[in-house]
Amino acid sequence: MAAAASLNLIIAIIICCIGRGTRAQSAAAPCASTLAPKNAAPSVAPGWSAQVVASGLQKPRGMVFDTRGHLLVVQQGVGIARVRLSAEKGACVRAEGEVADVVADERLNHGVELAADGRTLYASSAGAVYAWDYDADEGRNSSGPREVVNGMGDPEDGHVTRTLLMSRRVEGMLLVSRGSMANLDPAAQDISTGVSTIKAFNVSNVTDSPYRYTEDGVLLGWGLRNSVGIAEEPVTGGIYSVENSVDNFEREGVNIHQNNPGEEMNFHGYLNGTETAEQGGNYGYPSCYAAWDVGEIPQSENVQVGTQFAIGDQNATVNDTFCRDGHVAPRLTFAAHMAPLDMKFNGNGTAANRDSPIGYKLSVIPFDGAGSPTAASTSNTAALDIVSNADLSRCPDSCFRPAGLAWDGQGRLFMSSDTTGEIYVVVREDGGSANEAGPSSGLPSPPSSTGAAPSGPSGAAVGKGEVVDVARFAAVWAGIMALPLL
Ligand SMILES: *[C@@H]1O[C@H](CO)[C@@H](O)[C@H](O)[C@H]1NC(C)=O
Ligand SMILES: *[C@@H]1O[C@H](CO)[C@@H](O)[C@H](O)[C@H]1NC(C)=O
Ligand SMILES: *[C@@H]1O[C@H](CO)[C@@H](O)[C@H](O)[C@H]1NC(C)=O
Ligand SMILES: *[C@@H]1O[C@H](CO)[C@@H](O)[C@H](O)[C@H]1NC(C)=O
Ligand SMILES: *[C@@H]1O[C@H](CO)[C@@H](O)[C@H](O)[C@H]1NC(C)=O
Ligand SMILES: *[C@@H]1O[C@H](CO)[C@@H](O)[C@H](O)[C@H]1NC(C)=O
Ligand SMILES: CC(=O)N[C@H]1CO[C@H](CO)[C@@H](O)[C@@H]1O
Repeated sequence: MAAAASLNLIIAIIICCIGRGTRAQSAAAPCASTLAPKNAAPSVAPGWSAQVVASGLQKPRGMVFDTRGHLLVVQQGVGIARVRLSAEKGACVRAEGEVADVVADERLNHGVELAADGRTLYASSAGAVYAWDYDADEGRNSSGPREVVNGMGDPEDGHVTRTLLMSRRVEGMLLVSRGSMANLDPAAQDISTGVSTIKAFNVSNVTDSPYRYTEDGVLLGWGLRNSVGIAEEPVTGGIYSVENSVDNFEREGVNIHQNNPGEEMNFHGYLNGTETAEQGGNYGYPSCYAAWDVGEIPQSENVQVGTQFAIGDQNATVNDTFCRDGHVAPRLTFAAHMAPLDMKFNGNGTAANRDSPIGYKLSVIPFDGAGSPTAASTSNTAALDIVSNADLSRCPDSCFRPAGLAWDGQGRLFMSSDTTGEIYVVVREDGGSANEAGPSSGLPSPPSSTGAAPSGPSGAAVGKGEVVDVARFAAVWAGIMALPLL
């Protein structure tokens, strides 16, 4: 991989519910129109700007840009809306005109995707994935829904969002993530239930009969409690997910749920048929979990951040040896209960995002441009905050809550906040693309765009390469408390 590419890969993450107001408010940008945030203005890392683009939506969740540059947004329990955007540059972009309903279907709750050519729209309910022919010029579907995958569960099944991801590397492969039916769900121990799995389906050849979720498709992993964010690393095609781990964790008679287990970023191999050790493996749930605050774990010999360790009282079948030997460990681990909800790589493999409902924030995770995060798997400072709630004591009621992310063609990052009905845009104030490693990413300035990972459209404007204060971010993570959501 070109060395030039190795400096500017980042993952953006959204963390939903907690954070700490250590940073400055974003400076009000001189925009022609300003929408006041419903709650307090977000706290934004130096060098970045976050502005409200649209408000008054009904629980906006997953988002995707259509080929005309408008945002298709799932309003949970309502359907899919199209938000048209103004031509304003940078953070001054705003919703324009009426928010139009594309599909009214109250079963839709989170997942949305478009085929590579933008002409087939996919969305998910708890039980099925549907497809419509979509006309971006008109902003509407031109066919009724067809079921492409079904048998995914019921609306009463606990975790009911089914995140969708259409591969950009292997044509026609649609990834679907199904979470558990309860906090601790024994059904996840039985691979045939399809519970707590991520699967990929070739939807380019789907016929009148939809795929059955439990029986068909390629298994990318099981034992995944609720992996709401899934993303494809654009340089190598590697599939990553971010997993919301268990609440109320006990170990050897001690309740250590406050800071354990960690939330996980897992690797699932590739879709191109090349096998990896991870793909299709068991990632631990509901028996094994990733360590976060090692010091609080009883009997934690040989346990580091990210080590798989056993829940409950270790015994002759479920113990730390079993967890380490038979299960896929995460590539990165994050603070307990951050509840990551989305994860997006930038278009050129230089950024990905993940969002989570205990952190209530947007973070970035640097990648090396060759398919892997730069931080070691034992790191507890891998995620760097970009946008957070200034006063976490007011969460969840008076906070924005990130739920979905989408990049536009100009490298701007759009973030939905379901509880406040808002969509934000996040950009770098120096005009650089948000999908570049910016001043707060902790990375040196991205090099000029050569090699396998060229910069985004406005990415020629390179960050100043300030050195980030990593200790400050570590303090933010340490402050995260249990706040089980979703
Ligand atoms: C668009 O989708 C809706 C809901 O899924 C359906 O009722 C409607 O008939 C579709 N429109 C067309 C033109 O097929
Ligand atoms: C569709 O593709 C999948 C995976 O390549 C294959 O297993 C399946 O048999 C194909 N189905 C049809 C109807 O061609
Ligand atoms: C998906 O199905 C199509 C049509 O049958 C086929 O050409 C293609 O190779 C399949 N893709 C994969 C990844 O199996
Ligand atoms: C699949 O992708 C991986 C990573 O990009 C690559 O190393 C491998 O050669 C690819 N396999 C095929 C069959 O193209
Ligand atoms: C071992 O521990 C696991 C996890 O707590 C539990 O489900 C299982 O029943 C235990 N087995 C025995 C034999 O006690
Ligand atoms: C741990 O579990 C494994 C397999 O589940 C078993 O073989 C081993 O004996 C157990 N270790 C102890 C110390 O009980
Ligand atoms: C490899 C890749 O995706 N390159 C893209 C990087 O971003 C610019 C601007 O969006 C595109 O033009 C490149 O195709």
